[in-house]
Amino acid sequence: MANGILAHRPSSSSSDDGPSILDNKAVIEATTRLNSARNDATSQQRTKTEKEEDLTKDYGTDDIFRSLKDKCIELDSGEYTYELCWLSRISQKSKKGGAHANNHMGNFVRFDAVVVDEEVRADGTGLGKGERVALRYENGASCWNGPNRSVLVVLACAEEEKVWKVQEEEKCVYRMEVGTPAVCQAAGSAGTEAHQGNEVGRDEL
Ligand code: MAN
Repeated sequence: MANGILAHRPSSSSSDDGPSILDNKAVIEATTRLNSARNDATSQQRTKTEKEEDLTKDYGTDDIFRSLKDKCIELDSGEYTYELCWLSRISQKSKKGGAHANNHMGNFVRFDAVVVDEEVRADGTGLGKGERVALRYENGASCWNGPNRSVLVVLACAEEEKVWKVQEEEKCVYRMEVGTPAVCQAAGSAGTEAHQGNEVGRDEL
């Protein structure tokens, strides 16, 4: 009992009769293991719930954007570097640092579709004409004398994932043009070539 191998006998009389069964080393260790297994089970349950909830979310046609989630791409544009994290968040990082070293431009809220009518540049970048898949990012950092920053990301089919252009259309309201294979139509359907038919309607999302 003194070495913690045998349990102390539970006292039958008063509580002052010496150590109780709970002081036994094996009991203490088993209790520790039980608590740790309970914590583990709670955390696994939480993970399971999160994954189940995630399965109900919209990830576009064939869940294609699921593979891009949280991956980020950047564009170096003059004073700022813009970072787009797919279905997550967008940042505007000032090369000068200071108060605007890292402006939060918005969190992903939903898919949308927008009609565009633009030229495709000589290097093959650009949105072209027709309906395009768009991603809305909202509730970014508040803007002095303006709205919370927000971004409309308009996508066009391209071989390479790339932010082509960022414009501030109104104060703190931005529009990003981005090329990605994620909106190219499947082989066999009309227009698999970039810019020659990457119109993807909302119904197909
Ligand atoms: C920063 C940037 C700009 C924005 C101004 C608004 O400089 O986010 O894009 O226009 O803040 O004050």
